[in-house]
Amino acid sequence: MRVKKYLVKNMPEAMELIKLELGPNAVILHSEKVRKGGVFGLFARPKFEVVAAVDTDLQDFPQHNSHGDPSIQAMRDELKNLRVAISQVAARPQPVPNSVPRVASLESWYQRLIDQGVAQHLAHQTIQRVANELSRWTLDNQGVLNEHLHWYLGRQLPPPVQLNLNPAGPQVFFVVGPTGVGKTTTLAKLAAKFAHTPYKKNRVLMITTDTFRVAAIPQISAFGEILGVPVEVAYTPDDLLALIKSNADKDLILIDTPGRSQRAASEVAALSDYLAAVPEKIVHLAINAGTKYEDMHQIIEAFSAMPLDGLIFTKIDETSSLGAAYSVACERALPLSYLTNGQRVPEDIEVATADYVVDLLVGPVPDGIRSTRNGNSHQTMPGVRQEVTV
Ligand SMILES: Nc1nc2c(ncn2[C@@H]2O[C@H](COP(=O)(O)OP(=O)(O)OP(=O)(O)O)[C@@H](O)[C@H]2O)c(=O)[nH]1
Ligand SMILES: [Mg+2]
Repeated sequence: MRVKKYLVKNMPEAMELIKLELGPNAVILHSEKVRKGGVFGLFARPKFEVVAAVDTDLQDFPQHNSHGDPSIQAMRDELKNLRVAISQVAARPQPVPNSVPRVASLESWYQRLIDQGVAQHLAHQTIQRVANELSRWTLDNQGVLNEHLHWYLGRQLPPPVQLNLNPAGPQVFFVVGPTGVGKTTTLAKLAAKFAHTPYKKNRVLMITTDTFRVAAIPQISAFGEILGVPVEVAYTPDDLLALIKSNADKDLILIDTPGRSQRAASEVAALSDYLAAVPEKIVHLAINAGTKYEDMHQIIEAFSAMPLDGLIFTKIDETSSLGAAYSVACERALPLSYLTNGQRVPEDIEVATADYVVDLLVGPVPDGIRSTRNGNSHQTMPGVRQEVTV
């Protein structure tokens, strides 16, 4: 770990210096306003003292060459065998609980939901309720059963929401979440979609509060430059509020935040200060769709210190099962807004309609029949009138 202290006139100057000397992976450990020089500090101009660090451990770590060491090779083999044994146990189909009606079509649907990672109690509840709602004849009719299950799975999701622009003032949209889930990329996709609609050019601004990771500002600035969307940096909650107030003419203000680990309560609390500074806002939590079900709950728990209005699931292209995401959205009653399905900006983002989510979860209805009862229409985010939709 290489640590260095800087005394600079302002934070942008610090960021430049740190990037130059410590590289883009450096992180800010501490920053504070200080008064140095003058007579006993009087008449001194305020400066910033910034402590930054970069992790050099990985490069310094000695690389042992274990080839040829028989005991290490034996351990490796043992681990390999264990891994194979565990994956075989995990792949074994779970027995269908006795309470699931003994109808072949329902049992296979139950298994399908479990295979997709839907929480067991939710899969069970779904099958049980569908069995209660349909007659024995319809349970044997694959087409009707498939359509009803699609509809029921969609109905269990909280009604989806999407961003709508408010003609009365800027819509302020925060994306928070763990590190590396795709928050910045998602905001860039939204900025592009809203700034360049076929019907109207909206005034969009991106603000980053991520002054923690040195590479974060150049990343969002590059997106801004390519997309023709202005980018501002807020170094403190007061900065953020001032920036929002001075941009009251914008239609949409998208706010990027630093990635926070759900295990670091103090980091999440520091982020809450930024949110608390802004009275009118919408906050969505971004989660990688491939995250384990239990971890998703832990993430939501940690970020519940903030007023969460919805969920964005990212990287759905990197997972083969959407069951955990589906279950967590149902259980927490948090509406979904967007799903992202790739790295391309702005293409790889979709509105999370119930139909789309259920199709991803269990595949489309085979005969193409699509019920219109799915609660598929989007709700406007509270307090805003729908004007433009992505
Ligand atoms: N496959 C895939 N990659 C994505 C998606 N969204 C973002 N990424 C990639 O994920 C990586 C991290 O994206 P960022 O937008 O920087 O993530 P972040 O959450 O802002 O990261 P931090 O600010 O460091 O917490 C980049 O390589 C993105 O291109 C997605 O939907 N699918
Ligand atoms: Mg980011």
